[in-house]
Amino acid sequence: MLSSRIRGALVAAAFTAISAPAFAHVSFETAQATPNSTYKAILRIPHGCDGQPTLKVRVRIPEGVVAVKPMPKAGWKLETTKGAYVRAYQVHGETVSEGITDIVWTGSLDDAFYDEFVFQARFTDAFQPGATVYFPVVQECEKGTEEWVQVPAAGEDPHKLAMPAPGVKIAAAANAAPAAQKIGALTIEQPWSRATPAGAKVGGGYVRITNTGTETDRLIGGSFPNASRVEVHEMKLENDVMRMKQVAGGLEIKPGATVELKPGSYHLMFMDLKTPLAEGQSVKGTLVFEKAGTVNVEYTVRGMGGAPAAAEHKH
Ligand SMILES: [Cu+2]
Repeated sequence: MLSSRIRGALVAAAFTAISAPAFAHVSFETAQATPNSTYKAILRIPHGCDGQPTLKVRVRIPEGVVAVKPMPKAGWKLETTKGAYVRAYQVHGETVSEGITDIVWTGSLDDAFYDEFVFQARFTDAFQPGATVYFPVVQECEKGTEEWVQVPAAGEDPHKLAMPAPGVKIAAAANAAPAAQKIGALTIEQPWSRATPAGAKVGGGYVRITNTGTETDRLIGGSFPNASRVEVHEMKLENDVMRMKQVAGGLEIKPGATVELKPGSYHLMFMDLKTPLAEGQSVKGTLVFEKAGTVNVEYTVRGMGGAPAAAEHKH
């Protein structure tokens, strides 16, 4: 007959056996992101420091990760440190050279409990697809710390590290330039648009169209999300002032000809734009041709840099 003391010891041993391998690492719920996109980081804290409750969670933001916005957390004090970046980055057509470098949540999380700490961030194009970006994290407890700051050396297995920093793997950009598209006798290449400032009512669309057929076709319009309509425009000198006008009857594309819609020339105008276009986005729309019909296109949104004067956009 087992004494209650031995039974107690067996139970304790069983608990040790269960809890010891459950020494889970600090990690992100979503461990993948694409460059030039907003990433929601959900940092998971699975335990305290050696039985002690966690009183602070510190996250270091690596260089190349910008536009950081931590989410306040009930019962926790939120603090951030700002600093200059090593270099400047382009975000939505604006130059960003400083921002949040550290986030600190102060509160209390028992060792027996689990919690999540959330922030938003943008991975710039400083990272190559396939790279892993590590965020050093330190848990501070009443006694001691847990420092999740180890980064694997080249070729080293990150699973072999005792205290690895949580990482996010960079996936290939979603907006890789699509190959030329064919519709009937037309070849459509490189549709692109340009980031617009907040409140802008119009956006521009650019694309190269080649007619490989024997009949003239005409670009007569299209569709674009968040725009009430799409017009085909041309630039014309009127009383010595360059103005843009809708192309009457559509833009002619003669057999064998290539027409390039570009800034300062023929372009598509996205009218009554309801939301701004952001650099790095891919936006799906359509082009409508008189003969070839409707074709789906995907515009890559480039930066505002070198945009012609705002006067161009007055109608
Ligand atoms: Cu226009």
